[in-house]
Amino acid sequence: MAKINAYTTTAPSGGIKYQQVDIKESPGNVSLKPLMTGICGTDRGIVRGSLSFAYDPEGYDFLVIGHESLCVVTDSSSPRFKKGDHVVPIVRRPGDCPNCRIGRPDNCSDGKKHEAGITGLHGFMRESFNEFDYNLVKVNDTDLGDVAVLTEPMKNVVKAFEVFDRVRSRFIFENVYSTFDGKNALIIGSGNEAFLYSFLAKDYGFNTHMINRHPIGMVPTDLCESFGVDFIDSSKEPDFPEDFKLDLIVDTSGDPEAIFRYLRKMSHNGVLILFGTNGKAPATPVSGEDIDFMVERNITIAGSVDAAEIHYLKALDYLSKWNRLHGGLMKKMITNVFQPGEVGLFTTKPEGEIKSVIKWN
Ligand code: DN4
Ligand code: BGC
Ligand code: ZN
Repeated sequence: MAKINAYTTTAPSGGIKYQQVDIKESPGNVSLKPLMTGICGTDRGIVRGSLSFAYDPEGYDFLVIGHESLCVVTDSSSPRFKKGDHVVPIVRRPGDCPNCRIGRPDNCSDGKKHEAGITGLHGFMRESFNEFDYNLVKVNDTDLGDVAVLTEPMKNVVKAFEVFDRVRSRFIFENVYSTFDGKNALIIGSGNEAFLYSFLAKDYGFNTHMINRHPIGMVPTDLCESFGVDFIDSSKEPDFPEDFKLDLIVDTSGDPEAIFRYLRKMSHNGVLILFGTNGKAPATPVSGEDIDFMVERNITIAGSVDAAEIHYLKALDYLSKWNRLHGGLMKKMITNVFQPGEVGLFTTKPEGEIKSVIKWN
Protein backbone atom coordinates (compact mmCIF):
# COMPACT_ATOMS: atom_id res chain seq x y z
CA MET A 1 0.00 0.00 0.00
CA ALA A 2 1.15 3.55 -0.68
CA LYS A 3 -0.05 6.85 0.76
CA ILE A 4 -0.63 9.36 -1.99
CA ASN A 5 -2.43 12.64 -2.65
CA ALA A 6 -5.21 12.16 -5.16
CA TYR A 7 -8.53 13.49 -6.42
CA THR A 8 -11.20 10.99 -5.44
CA THR A 9 -14.89 10.52 -6.06
CA THR A 10 -17.36 7.82 -5.08
CA ALA A 11 -18.87 6.22 -8.16
CA PRO A 12 -21.62 6.33 -9.25
CA SER A 13 -22.99 8.56 -6.47
CA GLY A 14 -20.46 11.36 -7.07
CA GLY A 15 -18.66 14.03 -5.02
CA ILE A 16 -15.04 15.17 -5.19
CA LYS A 17 -12.19 15.42 -2.67
CA TYR A 18 -8.47 16.04 -2.84
CA GLN A 19 -7.04 13.88 -0.07
CA GLN A 20 -4.32 11.53 0.99
CA VAL A 21 -5.42 7.98 0.26
CA ASP A 22 -4.02 4.52 0.87
CA ILE A 23 -3.97 2.57 -2.35
CA LYS A 24 -2.20 -0.52 -3.63
CA GLU A 25 0.88 0.39 -5.67
CA SER A 26 -0.27 0.20 -9.31
CA PRO A 27 1.53 -2.53 -11.28
CA GLY A 28 3.69 -1.62 -14.31
CA ASN A 29 7.22 -1.40 -15.69
CA VAL A 30 7.14 2.39 -16.18
CA SER A 31 6.88 4.92 -13.31
CA LEU A 32 5.10 8.17 -14.09
CA LYS A 33 4.38 11.58 -12.70
CA PRO A 34 1.56 13.57 -14.25
CA LEU A 35 2.54 16.94 -15.73
CA MET A 36 -1.03 17.90 -16.57
CA THR A 37 -4.38 16.22 -16.15
CA GLY A 38 -7.40 17.47 -18.06
CA ILE A 39 -10.97 17.56 -16.88
CA CYS A 40 -13.86 16.83 -19.20
CA GLY A 41 -17.63 16.45 -19.27
CA THR A 42 -17.30 12.81 -18.16
CA ASP A 43 -15.43 13.82 -14.98
CA ARG A 44 -18.06 16.42 -14.15
CA GLY A 45 -20.81 13.89 -14.90
CA ILE A 46 -19.22 11.40 -12.47
CA VAL A 47 -18.82 14.08 -9.79
CA ARG A 48 -22.47 15.16 -10.27
CA GLY A 49 -23.52 11.53 -9.93
CA SER A 50 -25.21 11.55 -13.35
CA LEU A 51 -23.15 8.77 -15.01
CA SER A 52 -24.58 5.49 -13.74
CA PHE A 53 -21.95 3.43 -15.62
CA ALA A 54 -19.08 4.70 -13.37
CA TYR A 55 -17.99 2.49 -10.44
CA ASP A 56 -15.25 2.20 -7.78
CA PRO A 57 -12.41 -0.34 -8.12
CA GLU A 58 -12.96 -3.66 -6.29
CA GLY A 59 -11.95 -3.41 -2.63
CA TYR A 60 -12.25 0.41 -2.49
CA ASP A 61 -15.04 2.72 -1.48
CA PHE A 62 -13.64 5.52 -3.68
CA LEU A 63 -12.28 6.02 -7.18
CA VAL A 64 -9.22 8.10 -8.09
CA ILE A 65 -10.69 10.20 -10.89
CA GLY A 66 -8.91 11.44 -14.05
CA HIS A 67 -8.45 9.84 -17.47
CA GLU A 68 -6.85 12.68 -19.47
CA SER A 69 -3.18 12.92 -18.67
CA LEU A 70 0.19 13.99 -19.98
CA CYS A 71 2.94 12.35 -17.91
CA VAL A 72 6.71 12.27 -17.63
CA VAL A 73 8.55 8.98 -17.18
CA THR A 74 10.47 8.99 -13.89
CA ASP A 75 11.79 5.43 -14.09
CA SER A 76 11.50 2.61 -16.61
CA SER A 77 12.54 -0.98 -17.06
CA SER A 78 10.84 -1.04 -20.48
CA PRO A 79 13.01 -0.77 -23.62
CA ARG A 80 10.29 1.42 -25.16
CA PHE A 81 10.49 4.32 -22.68
CA LYS A 82 13.24 6.16 -20.87
CA LYS A 83 13.35 8.63 -18.01
CA GLY A 84 12.18 12.06 -19.20
CA ASP A 85 9.93 10.81 -22.03
CA HIS A 86 6.51 12.39 -22.27
CA VAL A 87 3.68 9.88 -22.52
CA VAL A 88 -0.11 9.68 -22.57
CA PRO A 89 -1.66 6.71 -20.73
CA ILE A 90 -4.48 4.79 -22.44
CA VAL A 91 -7.83 4.94 -20.62
CA ARG A 92 -9.54 1.66 -21.43
CA ARG A 93 -8.18 -1.74 -20.44
CA PRO A 94 -9.40 -4.88 -22.21
CA GLY A 95 -11.65 -7.59 -20.85
CA ASP A 96 -11.89 -10.97 -22.50
CA CYS A 97 -14.39 -10.50 -25.35
CA PRO A 98 -13.37 -10.93 -29.03
CA ASN A 99 -13.04 -7.15 -29.61
CA CYS A 100 -10.93 -6.69 -26.46
CA ARG A 101 -8.69 -9.59 -27.52
CA ILE A 102 -7.90 -8.03 -30.90
CA GLY A 103 -6.80 -4.74 -29.34
CA ARG A 104 -10.11 -2.94 -29.76
CA PRO A 105 -11.41 -2.66 -26.17
CA ASP A 106 -13.11 0.54 -27.34
CA ASN A 107 -15.58 -1.81 -29.05
CA CYS A 108 -15.85 -4.13 -26.02
CA SER A 109 -18.83 -6.43 -26.60
CA ASP A 110 -19.69 -7.53 -23.06
CA GLY A 111 -18.93 -4.40 -21.01
CA LYS A 112 -16.27 -6.19 -18.94
CA LYS A 113 -13.49 -3.73 -19.80
CA HIS A 114 -12.24 -1.17 -17.30
CA GLU A 115 -11.53 2.53 -17.72
CA ALA A 116 -9.00 4.40 -15.61
CA GLY A 117 -10.75 7.04 -13.55
CA ILE A 118 -14.20 5.96 -14.75
CA THR A 119 -15.07 2.26 -14.40
CA GLY A 120 -13.42 0.11 -11.75
CA LEU A 121 -9.81 1.29 -12.12
CA HIS A 122 -8.05 4.15 -10.35
CA GLY A 123 -7.34 7.08 -12.66
CA PHE A 124 -4.53 9.53 -13.25
CA MET A 125 -5.24 12.47 -10.92
CA ARG A 126 -2.67 11.45 -8.31
CA GLU A 127 0.92 12.43 -7.61
CA SER A 128 2.47 9.37 -9.26
CA PHE A 129 1.61 5.89 -10.52
CA ASN A 130 3.03 2.99 -12.53
CA GLU A 131 1.86 1.68 -15.87
CA PHE A 132 2.79 -1.17 -18.19
CA ASP A 133 4.46 0.10 -21.37
CA TYR A 134 1.68 -1.32 -23.58
CA ASN A 135 -0.73 1.13 -21.94
CA LEU A 136 1.37 4.15 -22.91
CA VAL A 137 1.65 6.26 -26.06
CA LYS A 138 4.80 8.29 -26.53
CA VAL A 139 4.69 11.97 -27.45
CA ASN A 140 7.48 12.32 -30.03
CA ASP A 141 6.77 15.89 -31.16
CA THR A 142 8.51 18.02 -28.52
CA ASP A 143 6.96 21.18 -30.07
CA LEU A 144 3.55 20.01 -28.86
CA GLY A 145 4.34 20.80 -25.21
CA ASP A 146 1.18 21.09 -23.11
CA VAL A 147 -1.05 20.64 -26.17
CA ALA A 148 -0.33 16.89 -25.88
CA VAL A 149 -2.76 16.79 -22.93
CA LEU A 150 -5.48 17.00 -25.63
CA THR A 151 -4.42 13.60 -27.07
CA GLU A 152 -6.92 11.71 -24.92
CA PRO A 153 -10.02 13.77 -25.84
CA MET A 154 -8.83 13.93 -29.48
CA LYS A 155 -8.53 10.15 -29.73
CA ASN A 156 -12.32 9.90 -29.22
CA VAL A 157 -12.87 12.23 -32.17
CA VAL A 158 -10.56 10.22 -34.45
CA LYS A 159 -12.45 7.03 -33.55
CA ALA A 160 -15.83 8.66 -34.13
CA PHE A 161 -14.73 9.76 -37.60
CA GLU A 162 -13.63 6.18 -38.26
CA VAL A 163 -17.22 5.21 -37.42
CA PHE A 164 -18.45 7.94 -39.79
CA ASP A 165 -16.13 6.65 -42.55
CA ARG A 166 -17.50 3.12 -42.16
CA VAL A 167 -21.09 4.31 -42.21
CA ARG A 168 -20.71 6.63 -45.18
CA SER A 169 -19.32 3.78 -47.29
CA ARG A 170 -22.94 2.50 -47.38
CA PHE A 171 -23.51 5.02 -50.17
CA ILE A 172 -21.73 7.74 -52.13
CA PHE A 173 -21.67 10.43 -49.48
CA GLU A 174 -19.22 12.76 -51.20
CA ASN A 175 -20.08 15.31 -53.88
CA VAL A 176 -19.47 14.76 -57.63
CA TYR A 177 -15.81 15.74 -57.17
CA SER A 178 -15.39 13.08 -54.44
CA THR A 179 -14.86 15.69 -51.75
CA PHE A 180 -16.94 16.94 -48.82
CA ASP A 181 -17.02 20.46 -50.21
CA GLY A 182 -20.54 21.84 -49.97
CA LYS A 183 -21.50 19.28 -47.32
CA ASN A 184 -22.64 20.61 -43.96
CA ALA A 185 -21.55 19.30 -40.57
CA LEU A 186 -23.14 20.45 -37.32
CA ILE A 187 -21.42 19.94 -34.00
CA ILE A 188 -23.80 20.36 -31.05
CA GLY A 189 -22.12 21.86 -27.97
CA SER A 190 -19.04 24.04 -27.53
CA GLY A 191 -16.94 22.14 -24.99
CA ASN A 192 -13.47 20.86 -25.73
CA GLU A 193 -14.72 17.78 -27.58
CA ALA A 194 -16.95 19.96 -29.77
CA PHE A 195 -13.94 22.08 -30.73
CA LEU A 196 -11.87 19.02 -31.63
CA TYR A 197 -14.80 17.59 -33.65
CA SER A 198 -15.19 20.89 -35.48
CA PHE A 199 -11.49 21.00 -36.36
CA LEU A 200 -11.57 17.48 -37.76
CA ALA A 201 -14.81 18.14 -39.68
CA LYS A 202 -13.05 21.16 -41.26
CA ASP A 203 -10.04 18.98 -42.02
CA TYR A 204 -12.38 16.61 -43.90
CA GLY A 205 -13.63 19.60 -45.92
CA PHE A 206 -17.12 20.07 -44.41
CA ASN A 207 -18.72 23.48 -44.01
CA THR A 208 -18.60 23.22 -40.26
CA HIS A 209 -21.06 24.77 -37.82
CA MET A 210 -20.85 24.55 -34.04
CA ILE A 211 -23.92 25.45 -32.00
CA ASN A 212 -24.78 26.27 -28.40
CA ARG A 213 -27.48 28.24 -26.61
CA HIS A 214 -25.10 30.96 -25.45
CA PRO A 215 -22.15 32.95 -26.82
CA ILE A 216 -18.56 31.71 -26.58
CA GLY A 217 -15.62 33.77 -25.29
CA MET A 218 -12.85 35.55 -27.19
CA VAL A 219 -10.34 32.70 -27.29
CA PRO A 220 -12.94 30.19 -28.54
CA THR A 221 -14.01 32.75 -31.15
CA ASP A 222 -10.39 33.20 -32.32
CA LEU A 223 -10.04 29.43 -32.64
CA CYS A 224 -13.24 29.19 -34.69
CA GLU A 225 -12.03 31.98 -36.97
CA SER A 226 -8.59 30.46 -37.44
CA PHE A 227 -10.04 27.05 -38.32
CA GLY A 228 -12.94 28.45 -40.37
CA VAL A 229 -15.64 27.06 -38.07
CA ASP A 230 -18.94 28.95 -38.03
CA PHE A 231 -20.22 29.32 -34.44
CA ILE A 232 -23.98 29.79 -33.98
CA ASP A 233 -25.41 31.17 -30.73
CA SER A 234 -28.92 29.72 -30.98
CA SER A 235 -30.23 32.08 -28.26
CA LYS A 236 -29.63 35.05 -30.60
CA GLU A 237 -29.57 33.82 -34.20
CA PRO A 238 -32.04 31.63 -36.04
CA ASP A 239 -30.45 28.17 -36.34
CA PHE A 240 -30.70 27.59 -40.08
CA PRO A 241 -32.86 28.73 -43.00
CA GLU A 242 -35.83 26.54 -43.98
CA ASP A 243 -34.13 24.89 -46.97
CA PHE A 244 -30.78 24.28 -45.23
CA LYS A 245 -29.70 20.63 -44.96
CA LEU A 246 -27.20 18.91 -42.69
CA ASP A 247 -25.14 15.92 -43.83
CA LEU A 248 -23.34 15.10 -40.60
CA ILE A 249 -24.34 15.87 -37.02
CA VAL A 250 -22.11 15.12 -34.07
CA ASP A 251 -23.76 15.57 -30.71
CA THR A 252 -21.60 16.37 -27.69
CA SER A 253 -24.50 17.63 -25.53
CA GLY A 254 -26.30 14.39 -24.68
CA ASP A 255 -29.53 16.44 -24.85
CA PRO A 256 -32.25 14.52 -26.76
CA GLU A 257 -34.26 17.70 -27.42
CA ALA A 258 -31.36 19.36 -29.25
CA ILE A 259 -30.46 16.17 -31.09
CA PHE A 260 -33.95 15.59 -32.46
CA ARG A 261 -34.41 19.27 -33.30
CA TYR A 262 -31.39 19.21 -35.60
CA LEU A 263 -31.99 15.68 -36.84
CA ARG A 264 -35.07 17.09 -38.56
CA LYS A 265 -32.67 19.16 -40.75
CA MET A 266 -30.84 16.06 -42.01
CA SER A 267 -30.44 15.44 -45.73
CA HIS A 268 -30.73 12.03 -47.40
CA ASN A 269 -28.01 9.57 -46.30
CA GLY A 270 -27.17 11.84 -43.35
CA VAL A 271 -25.16 10.51 -40.43
CA LEU A 272 -25.72 11.36 -36.75
CA ILE A 273 -22.94 10.46 -34.36
CA LEU A 274 -24.04 10.33 -30.72
CA PHE A 275 -21.15 11.08 -28.38
CA GLY A 276 -22.31 13.29 -25.49
CA THR A 277 -23.68 11.52 -22.40
CA ASN A 278 -26.00 13.06 -19.86
CA GLY A 279 -28.16 10.54 -18.05
CA LYS A 280 -30.03 13.43 -16.39
CA ALA A 281 -31.12 15.20 -19.58
CA PRO A 282 -34.94 15.40 -19.87
CA ALA A 283 -36.79 13.11 -22.29
CA THR A 284 -38.11 14.47 -25.59
CA PRO A 285 -41.05 13.26 -27.69
CA VAL A 286 -40.26 11.42 -30.94
CA SER A 287 -43.18 11.03 -33.33
CA GLY A 288 -44.00 8.41 -35.95
CA GLU A 289 -43.33 11.14 -38.51
CA ASP A 290 -39.78 11.50 -37.15
CA ILE A 291 -39.24 7.78 -37.63
CA ASP A 292 -40.61 7.93 -41.20
CA PHE A 293 -38.29 10.89 -41.88
CA MET A 294 -35.23 8.89 -40.80
CA VAL A 295 -36.19 5.70 -42.61
CA GLU A 296 -37.05 7.41 -45.88
CA ARG A 297 -33.73 9.22 -45.90
CA ASN A 298 -31.47 6.28 -44.96
CA ILE A 299 -30.32 8.24 -41.92
CA THR A 300 -27.81 6.43 -39.73
CA ILE A 301 -27.57 7.02 -36.00
CA ALA A 302 -24.31 5.68 -34.58
CA GLY A 303 -23.05 5.86 -31.01
CA SER A 304 -19.31 6.16 -30.56
CA VAL A 305 -17.37 5.73 -27.35
CA ASP A 306 -13.68 5.69 -26.47
CA ALA A 307 -10.90 4.77 -28.93
CA ALA A 308 -7.98 2.38 -29.38
CA GLU A 309 -4.20 2.87 -29.45
CA ILE A 310 -4.20 3.63 -33.19
CA HIS A 311 -6.53 6.58 -32.55
CA TYR A 312 -4.22 7.99 -29.86
CA LEU A 313 -1.38 7.89 -32.42
CA LYS A 314 -3.48 9.57 -35.10
CA ALA A 315 -4.69 12.10 -32.52
CA LEU A 316 -1.08 13.09 -31.86
CA ASP A 317 -0.55 13.53 -35.61
CA TYR A 318 -3.57 15.81 -35.95
CA LEU A 319 -2.55 17.87 -32.92
CA SER A 320 0.97 18.28 -34.34
CA LYS A 321 -0.37 19.32 -37.73
CA TRP A 322 -2.80 21.87 -36.28
CA ASN A 323 -0.15 23.13 -33.89
CA ARG A 324 2.11 23.85 -36.88
CA LEU A 325 -0.64 25.32 -39.06
CA HIS A 326 -2.26 27.56 -36.45
CA GLY A 327 0.80 28.89 -34.69
CA GLY A 328 0.39 29.28 -30.94
CA LEU A 329 -3.40 29.05 -31.13
CA MET A 330 -3.71 25.35 -30.19
CA LYS A 331 -2.09 26.15 -26.84
CA LYS A 332 -5.02 28.47 -26.21
CA MET A 333 -7.31 25.43 -26.09
CA ILE A 334 -6.02 25.11 -22.52
CA THR A 335 -8.02 28.00 -21.15
CA ASN A 336 -7.82 27.36 -17.39
CA VAL A 337 -4.93 26.03 -15.28
CA PHE A 338 -5.46 24.92 -11.65
CA GLN A 339 -3.20 23.70 -8.85
CA PRO A 340 -3.62 20.29 -7.18
CA GLY A 341 -6.06 20.70 -4.31
CA GLU A 342 -8.53 22.96 -6.13
CA VAL A 343 -11.89 21.22 -6.41
CA GLY A 344 -14.28 23.92 -7.65
CA LEU A 345 -13.47 23.18 -11.30
CA PHE A 346 -15.22 19.79 -10.98
CA THR A 347 -18.54 21.36 -10.09
CA THR A 348 -18.45 24.76 -11.81
CA LYS A 349 -17.38 25.19 -15.40
CA PRO A 350 -15.22 28.35 -15.59
CA GLU A 351 -16.53 31.06 -17.93
CA GLY A 352 -15.07 30.76 -21.46
CA GLU A 353 -13.58 27.34 -20.73
CA ILE A 354 -12.45 25.07 -23.52
CA LYS A 355 -10.11 22.86 -21.51
CA SER A 356 -9.39 23.13 -17.78
CA VAL A 357 -6.31 21.32 -16.54
CA ILE A 358 -4.57 20.62 -13.25
CA LYS A 359 -0.85 21.32 -13.49
CA TRP A 360 1.11 18.98 -11.20
CA ASN A 361 4.53 20.12 -9.98
P1 DN4 B 1 -18.72 19.52 -22.06
O1 DN4 B 1 -17.71 20.60 -22.00
O2 DN4 B 1 -19.66 19.36 -20.92
O3 DN4 B 1 -19.52 19.64 -23.41
C1 DN4 B 1 -20.90 19.51 -23.54
C2 DN4 B 1 -21.36 20.69 -24.35
O4 DN4 B 1 -22.71 20.51 -24.74
C3 DN4 B 1 -21.28 21.99 -23.54
O5 DN4 B 1 -20.69 22.98 -24.35
C4 DN4 B 1 -22.73 22.28 -23.25
O6 DN4 B 1 -22.98 23.65 -23.09
C5 DN4 B 1 -23.35 21.77 -24.53
N1 DN4 B 1 -24.80 21.60 -24.49
C6 DN4 B 1 -25.55 21.03 -23.52
N2 DN4 B 1 -26.86 21.07 -23.89
C7 DN4 B 1 -26.90 21.68 -25.09
C8 DN4 B 1 -27.95 22.05 -25.98
N3 DN4 B 1 -29.21 21.77 -25.71
N4 DN4 B 1 -27.63 22.68 -27.13
C9 DN4 B 1 -26.35 22.97 -27.44
N5 DN4 B 1 -25.31 22.66 -26.63
C10 DN4 B 1 -25.59 22.02 -25.48
O7 DN4 B 1 -18.01 18.11 -22.22
P2 DN4 B 1 -16.85 17.60 -23.21
O8 DN4 B 1 -16.68 18.47 -24.39
O9 DN4 B 1 -15.69 17.25 -22.41
O10 DN4 B 1 -17.52 16.23 -23.64
C11 DN4 B 1 -18.71 16.26 -24.37
C12 DN4 B 1 -19.63 15.15 -23.97
O11 DN4 B 1 -19.15 13.93 -24.49
C13 DN4 B 1 -19.82 14.91 -22.48
O12 DN4 B 1 -21.17 14.58 -22.27
C14 DN4 B 1 -18.98 13.71 -22.18
O13 DN4 B 1 -19.54 12.93 -21.16
C15 DN4 B 1 -19.06 12.96 -23.47
N6 DN4 B 1 -17.85 12.22 -23.79
C16 DN4 B 1 -18.02 11.01 -24.39
C17 DN4 B 1 -16.91 10.30 -24.75
C18 DN4 B 1 -17.03 9.01 -25.46
O14 DN4 B 1 -18.17 8.67 -25.86
C19 DN4 B 1 -15.65 10.82 -24.51
C20 DN4 B 1 -15.51 12.07 -23.92
C21 DN4 B 1 -16.65 12.77 -23.58
P3 DN4 B 1 -22.61 24.50 -21.79
O15 DN4 B 1 -22.18 23.55 -20.71
O16 DN4 B 1 -21.51 25.37 -22.27
O17 DN4 B 1 -23.84 25.26 -21.50
O18 DN4 B 1 -16.00 8.36 -25.63
C1 BGC C 1 -13.27 9.04 -22.21
C2 BGC C 1 -13.45 7.70 -22.89
C3 BGC C 1 -14.45 6.86 -22.13
C4 BGC C 1 -15.73 7.63 -21.95
C5 BGC C 1 -16.77 6.88 -21.17
C6 BGC C 1 -14.60 9.68 -21.96
O1 BGC C 1 -14.45 10.91 -21.32
O2 BGC C 1 -12.50 9.88 -23.01
O3 BGC C 1 -12.21 7.06 -23.04
O4 BGC C 1 -14.69 5.66 -22.81
O5 BGC C 1 -15.49 8.86 -21.29
O6 BGC C 1 -18.02 7.46 -21.45
ZN1 ZN D 1 -12.96 12.54 -21.13
